[in-house]
Amino acid sequence: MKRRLITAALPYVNNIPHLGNLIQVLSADVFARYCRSAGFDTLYICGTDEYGTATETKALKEGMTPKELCDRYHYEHRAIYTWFNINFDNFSRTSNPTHTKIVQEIFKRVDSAGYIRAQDDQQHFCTACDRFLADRFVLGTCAHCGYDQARGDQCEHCGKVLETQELLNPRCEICGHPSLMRETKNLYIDLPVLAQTLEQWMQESGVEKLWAANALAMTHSWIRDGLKERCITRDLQWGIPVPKEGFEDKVFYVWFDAPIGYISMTAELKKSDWESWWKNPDNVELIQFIGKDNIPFHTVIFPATLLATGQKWTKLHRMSSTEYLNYESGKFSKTRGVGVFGNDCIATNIDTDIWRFYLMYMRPEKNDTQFSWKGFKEVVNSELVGNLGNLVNRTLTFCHKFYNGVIPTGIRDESFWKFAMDKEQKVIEHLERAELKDALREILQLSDFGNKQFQAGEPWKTRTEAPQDAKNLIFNLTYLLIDLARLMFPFMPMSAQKLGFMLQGDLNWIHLGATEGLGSLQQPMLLFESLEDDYIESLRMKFGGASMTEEIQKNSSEESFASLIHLQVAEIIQVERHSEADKLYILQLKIGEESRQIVSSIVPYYTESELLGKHIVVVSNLKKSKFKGVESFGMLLAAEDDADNCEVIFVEAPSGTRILPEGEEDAPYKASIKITDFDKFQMTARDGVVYLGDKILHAGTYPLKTVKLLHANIG
Ligand code: B3M
Ligand code: ZN
Repeated sequence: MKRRLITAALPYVNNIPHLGNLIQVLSADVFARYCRSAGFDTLYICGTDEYGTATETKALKEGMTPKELCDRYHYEHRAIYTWFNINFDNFSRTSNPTHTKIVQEIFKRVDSAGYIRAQDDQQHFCTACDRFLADRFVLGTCAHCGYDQARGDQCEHCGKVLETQELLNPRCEICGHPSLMRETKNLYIDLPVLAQTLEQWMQESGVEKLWAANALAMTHSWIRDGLKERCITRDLQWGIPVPKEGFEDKVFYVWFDAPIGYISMTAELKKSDWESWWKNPDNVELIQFIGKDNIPFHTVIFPATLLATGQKWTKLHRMSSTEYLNYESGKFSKTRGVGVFGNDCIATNIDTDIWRFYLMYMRPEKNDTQFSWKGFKEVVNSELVGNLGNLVNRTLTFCHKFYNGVIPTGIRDESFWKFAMDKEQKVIEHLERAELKDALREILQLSDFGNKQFQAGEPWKTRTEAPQDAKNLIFNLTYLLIDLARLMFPFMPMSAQKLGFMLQGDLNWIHLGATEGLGSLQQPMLLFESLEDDYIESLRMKFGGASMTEEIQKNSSEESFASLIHLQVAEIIQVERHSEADKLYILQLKIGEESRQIVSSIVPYYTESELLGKHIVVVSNLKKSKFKGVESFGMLLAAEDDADNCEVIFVEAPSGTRILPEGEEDAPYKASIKITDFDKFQMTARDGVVYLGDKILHAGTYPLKTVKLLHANIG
């Protein structure tokens, strides 16, 4: 029997996992459970990705060591995946010692095979922080457009990719101190030389047929555009030391070490036997689950690194790279608590299996998809409760009521089983291609077929009129139920086991299609509870997200934006830190003549001096609230994306100016609104222009704009 080595992208450890991370680990779990049920010798490996500039910088900003930050989030991740019933064989960390050892060994082989080159570089250096700065963490003025918040790698205002000398007056993002250029030497992996070997591997092993379409397209375009040498070292402290003379004070670039984590985390588990998994390409299939933004690292850089060692590694066999899962209509914000994160799922008290079900039902296999509370409720109630749960309940109740809980003796209905086994075959084919959503939908169709058979067979009538017909039907349906339990196990393991218990049956897939092996039944239990409208509505309110599209339209026609929301330009006249909260500023504002105080959680994004004197946009009729004891009257508007970036909307219009969507007249507004009133309206930045729905927002003659986050949600 072939072995299957399954991995999910190693989640970065500087945040709570969001639905996007959950999709990856859950997909790999569903697939691994399927493989185990189908008899494959299976390993599922994952862990947290801990090194790199992002972690080091976030730790600096939060006043902790990188290790402390990683410890904290590693355990948060772990707890959340445990709740989701993710059955890893090993869930480890890239900071473990085995990882360091294996990364260094692989590097040494690649180096002695001649694929590593040293190159002199000039790099930004902050003398105040005494550290080199990654280009991304240097701010300055763009030589092309004059924008003064340009980042060292790119100006987000004019979009130009910047060369080092094109960033004027560079300064350190952490401390604001001017940065200077310092000579440094870095190591590069020679991908151009490896390109041919890589293409040859792809063709010879025919693996590319098994890659998701987006993975194939992206990989081919990378190869077509010509591979470039890639820098694999960094001047940082938080990382794996480079074992080479002259480079002792450097660490590996996080994307060099992270994919090797799949190997080291296997080694950590399997000890001396790990090579039978990783150096055994003829007998092991490596199947990887990632998001589309990680494709080239897995299809080009990682396999090329392995090829460069000259050893015979197990390499990528099948790639399942998903699109994005968005929240509601894309309105998602961590700082304001809009959106669903792993810990939020737990707090809903909705069953793990129901979450697993909906995430797989919505899995963004070929397109971006959206999580919506309304969709969640509807699909769970119709498919889990109305379809699957109903079939289980009506069949088992019937059996208990009329046959004393013993499956009646019946004849196998061949046409019934032809249909059922065809469907089961389809489920398997989809799973084999890692089309989990399609597989799940086939399972639901099979259950629907069972319901139709029940309906058409009218056992409540035939039981007295033609008793053997009723017995035959219940006999066949009960065996269909155990098959459904087997098929649903990868997706909803707890519910499948519960059903298996009621039926006293074996969930191994080897028995699929059999009509023997079952006898007496346990009392039927409810498999799924329906989701109540009120409860789901309260969750939607709690986690944010505008309600269903119809409701937004209804709302905005009844109550226009202008009649509800008072958005105004305000000048920041004083900025101070909140003494009890790391992320909060207390801002004193002037809105026209009026003085105001608001509290805002933007410390991680702006220094005091970047805010002072600026004109911002505030919701000025928002009900007063308190943040750790400090009163806040109003809220500023900022653009945010789900990568946790944030940009305050600055505008040049005079303080006090009212902001309205084009076409709306100045109108009386409500004296005091709640945040949920505000959330009914969808504001987004598209191409740097701020819209309410499809109308541009204006402060008098000034349209609202973003310069850094050109596509983002506004809240
Ligand atoms: N940590 C990116 C991410 O979490 C990265 C994946 C590493 S896989 C080796 O999206
Ligand atoms: Zn500095």
